[in-house]
Amino acid sequence: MDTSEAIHPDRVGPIVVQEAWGTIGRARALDHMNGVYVLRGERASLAFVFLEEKVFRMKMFMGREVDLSTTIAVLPRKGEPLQAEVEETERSWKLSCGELVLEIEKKTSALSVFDREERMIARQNTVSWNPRGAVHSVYDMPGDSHFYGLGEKASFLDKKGERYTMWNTDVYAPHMPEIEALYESIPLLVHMHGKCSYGIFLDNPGRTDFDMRSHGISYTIGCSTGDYDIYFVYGPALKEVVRGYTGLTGRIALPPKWALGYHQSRYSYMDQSEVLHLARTFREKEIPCDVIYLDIHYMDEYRVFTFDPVRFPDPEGMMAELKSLGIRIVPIVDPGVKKDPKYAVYREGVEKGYFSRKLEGDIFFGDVWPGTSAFPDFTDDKAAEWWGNMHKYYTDMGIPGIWNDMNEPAVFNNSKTMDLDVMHGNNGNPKTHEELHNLYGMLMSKATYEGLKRNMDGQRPFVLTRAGYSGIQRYAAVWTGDNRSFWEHMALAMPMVLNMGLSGLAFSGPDIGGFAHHTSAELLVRWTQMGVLFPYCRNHSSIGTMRQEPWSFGPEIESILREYIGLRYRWMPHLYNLFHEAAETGLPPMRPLLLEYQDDPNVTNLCDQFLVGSDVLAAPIYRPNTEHRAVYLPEGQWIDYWSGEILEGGRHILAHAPLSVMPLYIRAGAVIAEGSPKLYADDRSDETLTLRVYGAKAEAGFHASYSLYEDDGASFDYVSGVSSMIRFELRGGENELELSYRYERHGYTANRNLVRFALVCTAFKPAEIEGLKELNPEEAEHGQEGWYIDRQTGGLVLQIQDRTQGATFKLKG
Ligand code: MIG
Repeated sequence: MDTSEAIHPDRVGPIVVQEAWGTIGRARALDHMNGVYVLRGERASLAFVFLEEKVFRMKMFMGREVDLSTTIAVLPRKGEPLQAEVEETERSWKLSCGELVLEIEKKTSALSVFDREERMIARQNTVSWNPRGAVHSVYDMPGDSHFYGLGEKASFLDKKGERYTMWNTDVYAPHMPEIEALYESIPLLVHMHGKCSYGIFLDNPGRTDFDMRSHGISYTIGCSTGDYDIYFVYGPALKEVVRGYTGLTGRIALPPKWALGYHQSRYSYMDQSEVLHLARTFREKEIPCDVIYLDIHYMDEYRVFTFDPVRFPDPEGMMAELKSLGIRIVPIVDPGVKKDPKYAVYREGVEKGYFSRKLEGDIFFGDVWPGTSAFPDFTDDKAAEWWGNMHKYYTDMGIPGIWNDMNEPAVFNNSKTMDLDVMHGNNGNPKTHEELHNLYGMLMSKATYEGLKRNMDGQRPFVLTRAGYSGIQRYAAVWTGDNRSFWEHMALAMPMVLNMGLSGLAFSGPDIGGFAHHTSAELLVRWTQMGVLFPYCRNHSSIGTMRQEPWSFGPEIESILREYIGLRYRWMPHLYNLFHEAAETGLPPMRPLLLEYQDDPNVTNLCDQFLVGSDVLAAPIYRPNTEHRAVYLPEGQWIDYWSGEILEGGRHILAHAPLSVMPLYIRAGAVIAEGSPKLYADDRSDETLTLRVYGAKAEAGFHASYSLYEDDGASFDYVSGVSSMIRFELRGGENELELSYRYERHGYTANRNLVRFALVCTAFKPAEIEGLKELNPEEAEHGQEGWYIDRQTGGLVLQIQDRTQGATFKLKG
């Protein structure tokens, strides 16, 4: 006997039904209410809100009313939206506002965006949707198009010809171009064509996709559920797009200085004595280091907010010694909470209803390190606050930073994540995990950051995360997950982190040396040379792989690594300055050349070299047994950092780079602020400053300048004005130079007596400096005021008492 199951639809085989995609159809009317312009189409409407001169929002909706609430990615806005000028013609409506003119064709509802000179910036041909709620939009893709942004993706800088999905995914392997989704989802596409660029941010934390491959002269943007909610950010300069996008979604919180140091990690430093031995070794060997990470083995059977009593019998004692060495601990915290009725965190989470649940009320359980685990529902403020407050456990021990891993969330099951039908509380507006998936990791890091902050008595916390969504930069630095000790992955880190920088994630970096697989002496050297100039700088490796602490390959390798890590610390004032800029403007410390030289066709896809700020150009060696490489120097003059040679730009050169050398160039006329050598970044015992000027010219028209931001690098006092801004200028005249510096703001008093101005790689030799005497080496050594020729660099140094009122000097040839 058969039951009805015999004719189960799945047994019959696929029945092809043509999916009907709906479109907006004809535009029937344009309404305007309270700064919201609504285009009423035949089958759907588009709401437009003009947020800034160059930024508007566009949301598709059905029915009468549009819901203009936003996800947490978008910062709450102050002030009213801008008013547009509306003009109706027979065939279209035109909305003009700020720098933009939007034209909507009545016949098709197609949208064209123009600048005020009537040059087309972008064109959205159609927006359509299927009956299951997926949305798909089609945009023009002119022949000279290039694409950037999209957060953490593999392959080259320019994403033309690629297709990507945004769905936070734990990808242990492989990281390669065909992988469309990794840990982070930043649904921001930056499109450049000709001299024009703009960004499109699709604020939808469900699954979204961007296809610059499959549709000939168009690219498409889609989502599988949720809203088609777009923010359009006009350039035309890429820097403006980055500024605009980070204006919407926020910029990095100014990190504590120690977070900019060199960090050492491994899965795992297994016990307390290993951690202390590691810390002592850094100090004995005089290799700078600020942080040691504790991976999952520090916990008591992987229970978060615990220490294993056998491996770490005395965490307080360990912390005390580390503190005396200037080393901080950042422990890992995963979202999975072990199902164990005797474990207080689990019990409380269950009792208070803080874990993610199905609609029917059952807690969602998934398998991770601790075995069966429950996952906090960070979409509910109460649960998030509870989670944040629990970090008091760490802050009480003096732990100022937390490493969030597995927060996609990763689960060991077929879907690799939480069940899609989990119903998140979402502060009274319940939504499925399918709709909110990409927010989970960010909300965890937000809860963590805020919890740490509440318990740190005015000190700045640090959070590192693997997963995130747009806006994550406000709470956490991002590392790029489980790469491998492959040369290919070293090379891949450049375009990946460069695009992350263009996507608001200014504080990012890969595992230096590679996480999985086995590093080699040569790979570790080359990767460290590169990595010390990335925003986030951590050496991390997996269990069972070759050790990759800086001394793992003998003294010769160790000394190269010491020198490069030391360079990061010497440049710390400059680096910190760049982080301050990132916090203020969104511009990342690590930049593709494209960002500074947008009109140079040689750099549209250049991603095996990069800039630190605008003036330092690094060209790492990223292949084995290689001592030469081509380097592109953009227009202007560049100075070889190692030899001091002045090179004409606007051409390719062949650099020679034996193992101890990473090709490095400084823009002629640039200034870099250097500090005194340090073993940890927030060692404030000596804040002597050296402003190094490269390639000054004693001729009319020469002008070098630099503004240096300073504060205590540790607390939030800068928010109430405890910071300084030092302005430095060097002007050329005929056979003379005038040097001046002054405090534009003096709210922070640094621990120093002297400032030095060092002129390097310059032909100028002064005969006299008005008001300053020439020092002999001994006087210079003893910190007297005056000038001298540095014996090492051959450069001129002015050494003066730091004075609030500043000073001006005339250098005569
Ligand atoms: O893959 O905690 O990306 O950095 O060492 C296993 C163990 C889970 C993944 C992270 C990696 C970390 C590891 N974790």
